[in-house]
Amino acid sequence: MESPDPSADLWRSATRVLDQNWTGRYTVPSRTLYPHQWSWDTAFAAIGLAYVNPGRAWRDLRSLFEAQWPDGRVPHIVFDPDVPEDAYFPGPRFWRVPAYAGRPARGSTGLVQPPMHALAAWEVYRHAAAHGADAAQQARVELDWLYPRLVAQQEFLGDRRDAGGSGLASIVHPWESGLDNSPAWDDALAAVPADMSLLDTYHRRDLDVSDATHRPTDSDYARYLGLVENYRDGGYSDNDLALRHPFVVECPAFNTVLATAELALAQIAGVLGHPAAHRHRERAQGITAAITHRLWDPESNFFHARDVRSGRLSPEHVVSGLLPLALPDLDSRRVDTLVAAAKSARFGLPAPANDRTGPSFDPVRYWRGPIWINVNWLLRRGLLVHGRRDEADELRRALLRLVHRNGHYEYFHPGDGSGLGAPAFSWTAALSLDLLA
Ligand code: 9YW
Repeated sequence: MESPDPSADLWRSATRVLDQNWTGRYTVPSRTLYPHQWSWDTAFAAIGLAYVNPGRAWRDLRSLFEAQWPDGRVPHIVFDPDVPEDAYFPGPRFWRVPAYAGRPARGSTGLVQPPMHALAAWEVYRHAAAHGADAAQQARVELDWLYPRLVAQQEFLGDRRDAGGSGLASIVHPWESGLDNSPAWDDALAAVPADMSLLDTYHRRDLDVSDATHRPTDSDYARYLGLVENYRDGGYSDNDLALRHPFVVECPAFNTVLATAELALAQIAGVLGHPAAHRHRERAQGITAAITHRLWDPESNFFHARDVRSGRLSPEHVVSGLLPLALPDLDSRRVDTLVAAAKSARFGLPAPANDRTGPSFDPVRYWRGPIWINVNWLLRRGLLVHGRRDEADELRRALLRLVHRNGHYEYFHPGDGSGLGAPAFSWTAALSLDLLA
């Protein structure tokens, strides 16, 4: 039987998931599947914690940024030294990150994820006053601590990772997109050798704790491991990436988040009385122009990932191509086209990760079909940014219905809405709080 007040119910269950996934220093994405700290998951968790426990939101962000590398990169996973090496693969030993001064006790990977953190910090700050004067004061202190670190993260991505020289950041691994096995990478990955013998050396721990039909295939995984080994063995250097590394790709969603981060930094700089606000806004405009120039295909009328090495755009229509909608400076013609695409038979709202009508669509395989709350949350932001209030509200209600009926799952079946993957997933819970608020 449905509870008399579904929102109160959902609020309580979401808060409970975040409580259960709190380790004392940071929130794990899922107790069963992901026992360490993940980069963009931390940002999404903070956006929800802003409503129920801002102190923990700041602690979470701080834990992550304490592991920032001196070159500015924020690792995609920061490992918990108390979790056994075999609890997650590839664990700390595989990554062999170089020793450097000031490195924290916790090991990390050398990859990154979409830089959601400036927006998260801004959201936590914005809601702090509702928790009283002490919370407002703490927010100011935390923002001050984070600001230079967030700027360093942007500089790493904007300078070291501009492998195509186009003003966009490239990813060097599908894991960096956060959309691991999205069909957007299929073309670029086809040029990466799949050394299947790597799978004899290592054990795929993900297959012990989740359904193999949902996960990336073994040949995907062999390529993933080979790519890490190549980047790692080059000392995680970003020099001459396009020449030395077999996977260098410009992703529309990653770069949209990069631009959004500049806009959040402009707000933060304003609050801190920092003169850089104007510069952040200019950078956001520059990234928006580069996304439009480099990643829009006038024939398909859609944004696609660009393989920097071959120069080719991926032919796939995937959800990351809808996310530039979150760019406030996107021109109205493209806005209209993207909104129409989101509502078309290819997607429909809430949007699945992949084109429902395309041959690569697979309703259960991770980023090749299921519905994910975080990308839909970004899509809703885009609708709001462009004043599409009705569609935004419809999407908000549909997402809340999905989670309320099925639970705080990691992802959802795009046909019947059933929950898939890990059941008590932090970003689903955290973003439900934001959608309810
Ligand atoms: C992995 C933790 C991460 C997310 C990624 C998602 C998945 C698998 O889980 O990655 O082993 O890292 O694709 O976006 O951050 O929730």
